[in-house]
Amino acid sequence: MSRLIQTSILFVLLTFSAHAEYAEHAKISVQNAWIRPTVPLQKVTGAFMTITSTTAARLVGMTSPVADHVEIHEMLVENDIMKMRAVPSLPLTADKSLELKPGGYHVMLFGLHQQVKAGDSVPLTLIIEDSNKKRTSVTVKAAAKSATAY
Ligand SMILES: [Cu+2]
Repeated sequence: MSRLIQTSILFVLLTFSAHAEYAEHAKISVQNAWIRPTVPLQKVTGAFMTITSTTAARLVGMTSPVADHVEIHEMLVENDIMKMRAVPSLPLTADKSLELKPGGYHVMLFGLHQQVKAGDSVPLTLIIEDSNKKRTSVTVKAAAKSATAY
């Protein structure tokens, strides 16, 4: 085998392994995670954030130690009335930010175990599924503050 062919094969192998490594590890970054403070006995609240993944992936769920369950919601207009509804997952396009914000996609926490007070830091765990159906989780701290203060 000539030296040139050997070098080419080595290069292809290296490229392939580097690509496989990249595909397996979607890097997720979350910015500006915040949650609406609640009044005593309020059991539901909303949370918002901007999510960016280095590879195509899906946000397939969330959990939080302060709530019984967490849903991802979308807003839609039905008979001229603005409604919201749970979605099973949201797509993350590679290197394109997904913004969860008031009036758009958002996170809802149900069955709150405690009051969320302004200044609290609430853990939220995002469950991300990559294109190979491999799941990873990312935990962020959502700062409790009102939308008007944002
Ligand atoms: Cu909602």
